[in-house]
This record gives sequence, C-alpha cells and structure tokens, in this order.
Amino acid sequence: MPEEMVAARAPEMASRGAQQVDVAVVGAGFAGLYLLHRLRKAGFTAIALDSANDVGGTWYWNRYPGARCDIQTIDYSYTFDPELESAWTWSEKYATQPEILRYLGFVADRYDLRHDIRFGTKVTAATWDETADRWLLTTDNGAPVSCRHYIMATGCLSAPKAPEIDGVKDFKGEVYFTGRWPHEEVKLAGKRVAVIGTGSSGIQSIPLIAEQAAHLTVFQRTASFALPAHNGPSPADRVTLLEQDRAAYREQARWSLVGVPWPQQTDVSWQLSDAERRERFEKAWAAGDLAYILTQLWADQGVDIDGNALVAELVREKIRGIVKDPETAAALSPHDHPFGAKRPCLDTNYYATYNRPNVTLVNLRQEPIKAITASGIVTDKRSVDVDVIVFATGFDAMTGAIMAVHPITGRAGKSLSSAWAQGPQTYLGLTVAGFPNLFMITGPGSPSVLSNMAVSIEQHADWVVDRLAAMREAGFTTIDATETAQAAWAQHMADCSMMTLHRLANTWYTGANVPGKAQGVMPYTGGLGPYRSICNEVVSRGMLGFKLTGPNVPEQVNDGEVVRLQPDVRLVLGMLAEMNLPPIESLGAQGARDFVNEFNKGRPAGRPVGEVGAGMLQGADGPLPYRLYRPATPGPHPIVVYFHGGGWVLGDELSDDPFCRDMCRRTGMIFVSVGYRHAPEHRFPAAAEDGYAATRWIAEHAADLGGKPGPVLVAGWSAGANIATVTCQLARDRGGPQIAGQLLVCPVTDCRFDRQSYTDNAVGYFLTRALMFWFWDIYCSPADRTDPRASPLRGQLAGLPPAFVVTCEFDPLRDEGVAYAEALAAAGVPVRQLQAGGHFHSSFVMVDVVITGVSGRLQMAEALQRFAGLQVTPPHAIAAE
Ligand code: NA7
Repeated sequence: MPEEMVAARAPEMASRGAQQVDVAVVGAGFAGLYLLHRLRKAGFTAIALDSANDVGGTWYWNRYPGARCDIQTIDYSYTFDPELESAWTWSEKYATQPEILRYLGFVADRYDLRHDIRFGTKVTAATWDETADRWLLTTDNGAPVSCRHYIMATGCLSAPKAPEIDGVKDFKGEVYFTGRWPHEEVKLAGKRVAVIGTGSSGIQSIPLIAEQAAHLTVFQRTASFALPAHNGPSPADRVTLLEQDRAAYREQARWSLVGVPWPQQTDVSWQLSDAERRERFEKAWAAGDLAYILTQLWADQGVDIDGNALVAELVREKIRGIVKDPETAAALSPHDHPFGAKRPCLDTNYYATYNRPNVTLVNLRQEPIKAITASGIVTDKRSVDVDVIVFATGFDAMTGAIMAVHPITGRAGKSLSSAWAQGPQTYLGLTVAGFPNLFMITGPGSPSVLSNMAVSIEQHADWVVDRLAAMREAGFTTIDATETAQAAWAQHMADCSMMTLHRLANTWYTGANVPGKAQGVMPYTGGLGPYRSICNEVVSRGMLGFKLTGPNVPEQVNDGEVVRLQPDVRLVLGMLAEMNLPPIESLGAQGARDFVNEFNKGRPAGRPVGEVGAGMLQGADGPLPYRLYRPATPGPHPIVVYFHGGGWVLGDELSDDPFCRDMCRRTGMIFVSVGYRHAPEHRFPAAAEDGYAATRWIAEHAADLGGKPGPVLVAGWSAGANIATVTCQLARDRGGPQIAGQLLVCPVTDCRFDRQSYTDNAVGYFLTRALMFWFWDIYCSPADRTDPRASPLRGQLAGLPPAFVVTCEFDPLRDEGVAYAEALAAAGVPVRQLQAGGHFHSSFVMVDVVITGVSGRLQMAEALQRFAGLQVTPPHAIAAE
C-alpha cells in the first residue's frame, strides 16, 4: 500500500478497538468532574482521563505543606446543585488541600462519576480525523478513545516548570517540587532546607517548613505581595449574606468581575483623604480576603498606576512593621510590579517567619544562583549547604497543560503548538480555529485565573455542554471557530489588557516566567460578568464566529466579530441602554441642559490640578465666563483655549471639567475653558464669533492669567472642536492672534449627513444622527450652514496652525473628522490623526470611566506639547505632581 494511503488510513486503523464516546474530557479536577456530570445529564456518553490516580486535578498534585485555596471556600465551591451545597460544610474560611480533595471526592461519589474516569491514564496524542469528524486519542494506558468532542479540562497550573538552574541533577540530597509533592510524609525535622521561589506555593509552605527544619534558606528572585489570610471559621457576615438568599448571592457572583459578590467600588483614590484610604486599607488587611483587597479599596487601584502605588506602599509599610531586620524587610518589599498585577498571596505568618533565627533570606536580585552542586546552592556571594531543596518555582501556566502535555493535531495536520507558536490564539478562550470540536475550560483567553475558578468553570462547562446539546438538536456534528472571530477576540483581549495593570508585570499571567515562551497577557482581563454576557451574545446572535456542519444539514457559517467596541465603551453603552434614557432631542433645549447637568453629577470628579480659577472675559458681544486650570508646576505655562462639547446648545465652561483637568495635568499647560453663548438663544454665528473673540482676549491677557505670552493653542471636543478650528481660520484671516496648534477631538466640520459614518453609527452610540440633526437645526439655519464658520471643511485651509485630529470609529462624526484632517494635509497644514478604533463620541471626555481613553489623551497631550515647543512629558512624570 502506498505510504499516503497508509497515512490516510492511520486514524481509521487506530480507531479500531478504540473506546467510542460522544465526549472525552482530559482532567478530573473541578472542571472535569462538573463536565462529566453535565454531559451525562444531557444524554452524552462521556469519559474523563487523568494521569493521577484519583480525582482532584491541581488539588491532587499540589499537596505541599500549607497548600490552601486563596478564594474563600464558601465562594470556591460548586453552585449548580443547591442540595450539594447544603450537603457539604467547609470547616474553614480557606480550606486546606486535603479538605478540598475530600470535597472533590465527595462530589465524584455523590454523582457517581468515578466509573467514567480512567485514572492513571495519560493522553499521548490527540488527532482530528477529517473523514470521521472525530478525535482520536491515544493513551499510555489502555485502549485509545474515539470521540466526537474533545474537552481539555486540564487546569491552568498543572504543568510544573523546569527549574532552569544548572546542576540540579548533581545534588545529592532530597529534591521536591511543590507542584508534585509526594503522597507519603516528607520529614524535614532537623534538616537544612532550601526553598527556591516565593510565589503562592513558596509563601504558603515557608512558614511550615521553617517550623520543622533545622535551618531554612529561602532563595527569592521576585518579592511577592502577601497578606494575612486570617484563617479560621468562615466569616459570619459572609455566611449570613450567602444563607439569606443563596440564589441571589450566587447570581451576583456569576455577573461580578471576579466571581465573588463584592459591589463595584466607585470612589477613586484622589477623592479620599490619606486617613480614609488608610482606614479602608486596614479594613482590607484585617479581612484577609484577596478578592476584597483587590477590588474594594478604591476604583482606580487596579487600572491606574498612581491609584495602585498607594496600595503597594501601604503593603510595604506593613512588611516593614513585621520584619525586624530592615535589610530583610527591604528585600521582601516588592517594587517591580503593581499590586495585583501578579497574583498576591494569602499567607499565615509569612513575613514573621523571617524573624526566626533559623531562617535566612537570600535575595537573588543581588546574588543570582550560579549553580546547584552536590551539597547545595552556590550564588554569586555564598555557598549554602543543604539536605533538601524544595522547588516552588511555579508552572508553565495556562498553555503548558494544553500544549506541552501531548501533541494535538487539528485540520489539515496542523499542530496546536505550531498554531500557537507566537502565543495562544483562541476564540472566547474556549475554542481554536482549525481545531474543530476541541474545547478548553479556563484556557488562555478566558477570565480563568483572574476570577474565582469555580464560577468560571461552571460558566464554561455550561456553555460548552449547552452548545453540544443544541448542535445535536439541529443535526450539526462539527463546530469550528472562524479565523475572523478568533482574530477579533485577540484584538478584544489586547484592548482589555490595556484597562488593567497586569501587562506591567513579568508573571505567569504573561508567560514571562518560562524562558522562550511567547509573551502577552493570557487570561481575559475584561472581567467574568462581561465575559459571560459576550458568550451569551455569541449564542443569541446565531453562533456568531462559528462554522457548524453536519451530514444532513446545510453548513452554517456565521462569520463576524462579537466585540468591536473597546471593553469599557461596551460597558458604558450597556449601562446607558439599561437606563432607558429618553432621546435628548425630545427634551427641548432647557430640558436637555438640565438632563446633562444631572447626568454629569454622577461622573467621577476630575483629578486635582495646581489651581482652578474662574473669571470673565470679553466675548463677541459681551462678557463670557471662563474656567482656568493651572498645573502644579512652576509657570508661566503655555495657554490652551478650550471649547466644550454640546452641539452649540448644551454644556458650559464647567461641563468638560474632568477632561480639562486631565489634559492640564498631562500637558503641563493652562487650560482656559470658555463659556461661549449657546443656541437657540444665540444662534449662528454667536458661538463661532465668541470663540474667536475669547481666544483673542486670552492671548492679549496671557500674562495676567499667569500664562506664557506668545502664541496660544486651541482645543475642543465635538461642537467645541468646530469652534476651535473656526477660530483658527478667523485668526488667520483677521490678523491674529497667533495660534501654535489645534487639537480637534471628534470635530463637527461639515453640514452634510450622507457620509458613511452617519449611516453606520446612526443609532446606538449615544450621539445619534437624530441628535445631530436637532443640534444643527437649533444652531444654524440651512442657508447659513455652508458658511465656513459653521462648516469649516468648506473654508480655505492653507496657512492654518498644525493640527491633531481625533476621530472615533463609532461616531456619526467620524468621517467628517477624517475628511477635515485629509483636507488640512492637502492644503499643506501639518496634521496628525488618531483614528480611535472601538471608541465612541464621548470616549475621551469620560475620564476615569473609559479607561482605554487614556492612551488617546496621552497622544493628544504630546501633540499639544509639540505644538508649544515643549518637551514631551513621559507618562509617569504626571504622578509626581
Ligand atoms: P509562581 O507564582 O509562579 O511562583 C514561582 C516562584 O518561583 C516565583 O517567585 C519565581 O520567581 C520563582 N522562580 C521560578 N523560577 C526560578 C528560578 N529559576 N530561580 C529562582 N526563582 C525562580 O508559582 P506558585 O506555584 O507559587 O503559584 C502559582 C499559583 O498557584 C498562584 O499564583 C496561585 O494562583 C496558586 P519570579 O517571579 O519568576 O522571579
């Protein structure tokens, strides 16, 4: 038989004698057990395979001293069956590994799962058989398995990482890995022990090892943040909350960001005094709860480097208070990553352990390990002889268990390791294009380790099993993600990763702990609740992003991108939609103004600047109010004349207050926000003429305002950007003042409504086409609209100051902004553009709400600084103010 024919028939031959099931699951931990239960209930034949000899998954292997969960056990439990919940009571707030293992055994027995689990069995290869539309699994123990669907419930932390230190094999003493701790008792009494690694496993085990060992030497490369677990009985208030309304508690957890029902924190750090912040921190420290301290201090702690630095310093202060030797305390204090960007640890007596006379800390940042020898560990500065080395060096996390454990071959012979050579690519963290009928539970691209795993696992397993049941119902036998959907998910993941600080730490979240591994934030940072809603949306939009096939039904390909908006924009628009607000144009001018004023009261207050002042300036036809924002740095500063948004009808010099504060801080310039006149009381050209007159007045009074004499700059958002650029045209034509540059954010530049963005974004993105019609009608009669003072795109553009033009993808005004930038460039004006993908009209002015707007404002600030001839401020310098 020719070789190709042999190869083509290989799966068929191998599948002879194979165990035939609908679904095979790898792993018998939290995820594998629940999957088996659900699959069986849904009428599928299913088996699980696990290399361990019992259930438990990560809790089977990680049996080192002190191993416990770090999410409270009342939350770290299955929730699918209320009877199971009442049949099991945890003995402690954070259960030990043996108790969690007992729980999983109890679950396996209660639902009679064991007889469908092949223990002591490793999958050695998984191959998609294109002719049969089935997966074929070979194993190291017993028959192969032929299954329609293959689900990796392999856990995120199940492939221990190699120690990467020379000489491990030469060591003559005992060697243990926390992730593969022996089942029999390990006797450390009287021995000299070394622990390498100070992540959770090291931090949990070090205090207990120190109690037994004659001497313990801890080798620390990166200091972690650790907080006292205050273990004991489950806190009464949490238990009461759960028991009062179990279903509501669980539901709230399911829709929360991290899978534990804590409310969303809204106070931002700079709104709180030092004393208030300290009080909150002390409460969190006393609570001994990771989910609490990571979410409940202040709203900006996880998203803003300054808000985060406050927490980090408070933790370091605690470390200094506990550890007596200042040098050891300093070495134990993390300075190289934001708090929470690497998983903080829950400990019992960790820092106090370093006060013991039999414990030594070796700071590998100052003296790296050179080698392990027959008798111990040699660093740059010393040689430490030991009897035992414990490697608490972590895991090839998230992808290790999926990719490195066995070869997985999908369509057209493509291997998963080649598909993921540049980093994991998934759709929803659940599927991989080109690998039909393969699912991952808590894989890369899912919230997984950034959430309460128990809640994530149930969501994933439910979603997968429900999909399999729906496919069966419809006659489909294969499901495969489309490349478009997968690429869009990668973009969404990248957008999400800009919202949090995880990207700023070298951790197992990013793959940085494994030499040579592709780098990038692997878990989904957009939060569990939003993730759940996206998975639901995929289904409600007809399995968006999937191709489904079956022998007797037409193929269904629903290609597309499930999330195109920036993650926080999606949340904001979702919240607005839920509020069911009346269309602004239905409220009348005064009603709309009242509405906007009321609406603005709910937004985060802007950050402090050096000084905020108010005054009156001379407009085109009388005095106008202004608001002045002065930086904290020594002046005189260049002045930016700012025009607020609001369609020439709404808003005032205060209405873009957070934006003006933010830009004042970022640019180091004075912002003067002008209260120009509004329609319908003052129609065109009142606002335009006021803009010009105000700019002239401010330029003339620059020194009195504490500003730098010389050219001013102009900036504006929306209709304010219209006024800003009209001002530039008038200043050029009327002999001054000199303007050094213009920042135009989502400008109105033309009175035409037939550009594509008016159609694409007519409704659904807050600024609607109907609202723009209304604004134009109130401001300007049709006969006047082609006047360049209303539609600056129709004016002469040559000789205008350099411009930075910002447009947003989901904005009716997008295309006229782009057209203006292009027209400026064509007229020889130096112009740069920011076309902000996934953003909507209000993205950049919703400071501290739309977090992904920060990078855009950073670029705007750089542009203004360049226009003013200033040095561009590096982002972190702002914190110093
Ligand atoms: P982690 O958190 O990855 O910690 C591993 C530790 O081992 C960490 O301090 C590493 O330092 C250190 N390490 C790794 N390799 C070396 C070498 N070659 N030399 C010195 N030090 C090394 O794993 P854990 O098992 O503690 O915890 C994993 C998760 O389990 C935890 O987050 C909880 O979710 C439960 P590094 O940071 O790489 O400098």
